[in-house]
Amino acid sequence: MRINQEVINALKNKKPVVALESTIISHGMPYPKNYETALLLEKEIREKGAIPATIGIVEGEPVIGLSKEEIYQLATKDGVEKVSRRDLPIVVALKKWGATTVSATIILAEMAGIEVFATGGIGGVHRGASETFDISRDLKELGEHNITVVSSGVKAILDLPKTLEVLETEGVTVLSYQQPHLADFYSQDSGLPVDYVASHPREIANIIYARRQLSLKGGILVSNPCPKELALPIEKINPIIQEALKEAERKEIKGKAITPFLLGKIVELTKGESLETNIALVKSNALLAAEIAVAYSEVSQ
Ligand code: PSU
Ligand code: MN
Repeated sequence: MRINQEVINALKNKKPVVALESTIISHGMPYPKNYETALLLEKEIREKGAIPATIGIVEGEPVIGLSKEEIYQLATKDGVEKVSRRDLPIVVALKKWGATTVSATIILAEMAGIEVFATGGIGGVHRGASETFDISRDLKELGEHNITVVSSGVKAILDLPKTLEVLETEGVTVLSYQQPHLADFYSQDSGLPVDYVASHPREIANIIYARRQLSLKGGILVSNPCPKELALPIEKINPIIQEALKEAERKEIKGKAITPFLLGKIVELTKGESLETNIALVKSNALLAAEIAVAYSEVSQ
């Protein structure tokens, strides 16, 4: 594993660091928006006083803190694998390029000692999971590692109530930032209650600290609603999600291909609107993650 020097120094000096994943770059957004967004997130995190560490796999080597050139490769290259826990050893052994999902990013972030991580929306229990058994590995890894993931709730293509049930089974603490309900990815509010509503990053930092003091293995999900200006109303986005799901069924798209297919289809059906929403929410999550990381580095000194 390679950790870039700036991240090593920050971790050594207990300075705030925010991890970012790379599946969103290689499989979650089209070029050039994927590349621009990846760089923008790093810039915003720095402006908040934290160090960004985008995580991915370069020719078989897990990298914590990818260079701009490596991010460009992940944004443009054909054949970049989408990497979850089960794929990690294959990509490493075959010296391939890999984009890490939330699940693999959590594993690598914890190995490096990074405790705060921002993404768009975590994976979860797919609609129809009682037939397909499709439940994202993201939930298990959240349950098993010392990590706080800032996300606009759970991707709206999923079954949110079932996902919350699995998070509860996994022992994940689910916090909502400044609104009473879990966020609904493109839309702001799912109407589903969470474990606690936090009104300030420092409050979240205190909860992370308490979880560590208790030596409770496992993570925290911070649900941050999409910024109002770019949120898409549920009534508008739900029929589009239904249409994308139907097409996926018709084309028999399954397994790791389903999430990238659905996100891409929704961008197409909304004529790019959902992509702008996705960028706005991931940016907002990166900012909040930086604020939490800064507050946590103060609380845990
Ligand atoms: N958030 C986004 N876009 C994405 C993802 C998150 O805004 O593409 C990615 C994350 O890497 C997450 C993955 O882990 O989608 C979920 O994939 P799956 O459903 O196959 O577990
Ligand atoms: Mn899956």
